[in-house]
Amino acid sequence: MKPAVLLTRKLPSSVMARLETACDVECFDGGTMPHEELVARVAGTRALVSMITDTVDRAVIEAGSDLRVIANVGVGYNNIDVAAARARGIAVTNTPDVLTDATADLTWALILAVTRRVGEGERLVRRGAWRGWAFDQLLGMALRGKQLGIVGFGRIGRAVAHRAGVFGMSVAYTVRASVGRRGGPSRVPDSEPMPLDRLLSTSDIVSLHLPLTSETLHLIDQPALARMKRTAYVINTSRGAVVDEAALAWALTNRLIAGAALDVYEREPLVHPDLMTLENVLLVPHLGSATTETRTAMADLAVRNVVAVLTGQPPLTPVP
Ligand code: 8YV
Repeated sequence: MKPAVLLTRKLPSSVMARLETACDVECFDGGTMPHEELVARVAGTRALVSMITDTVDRAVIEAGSDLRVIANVGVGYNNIDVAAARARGIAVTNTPDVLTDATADLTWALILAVTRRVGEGERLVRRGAWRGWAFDQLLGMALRGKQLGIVGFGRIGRAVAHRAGVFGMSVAYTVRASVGRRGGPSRVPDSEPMPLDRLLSTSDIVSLHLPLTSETLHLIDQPALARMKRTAYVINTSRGAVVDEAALAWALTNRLIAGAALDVYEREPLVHPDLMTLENVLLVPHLGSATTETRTAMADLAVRNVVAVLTGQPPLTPVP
């Protein structure tokens, strides 16, 4: 008998086919799986393929007493109680690397769009309010010669930094001691490590690339925003709760900073109501890894993790 695997969402058909050769696949097919249904359906399964939208908490883990592996489709895994899984000997895996370029590219799409006021311009045209070219219309900020501050210099932060030279920007970055010891960051040209406070007060763009943990929750709060230049922008493609959304709305309303671009939110799909009314914030719906190629690679890696664990091999990409 093949081992049972529960998927909380359908994956691309090529990836499903690979999984179906090795496993008995059960798949929820109605958007986000309600938590109580996840708890009920995980019982008796050997593997769970989950997404950011699934809260894999103690209740799920206890109900899944036969689970050998939880394979999250995503590099972030703050939706999973990793300690509870580990305590029961369940492997937890994520999908690093395969989404690095897609997320770095989207970060640059947001940087360019918000500094050049693309969202505002698009809204102006669509509501029929554009009266023609004007010399001083929707002037933005040039990037050349400016400083990009990267908070969190892991894979994605470094990939964002590597693209900065093309736009003539220098890079400042914060770094955890463990990353610094591996020596990766110094390979980015024209870049300088900085304490967070100095990075915030000197950067023209502050881009966030941190996992959500108890230490990074609301890292960008009122005092952090007040430290930034009045001409600076915040970009967030990491996790919504790294930014205190109410504080961000306050800073944008009071013009303490020039603007912000967000891909992620504290309570997705909800967005702080004040942000919805502001012109100087660009809002997109969690698109960081949203290319066909990247989502297929993420699904494929998650499935390869499942097959590895269920065939007695070590997981390919266990969470750290
Ligand atoms: C994914 C993400 O789309 O990888 C991550 O951590 O936030 C996104 O790229 C999401 O996790 C899907 O579960």
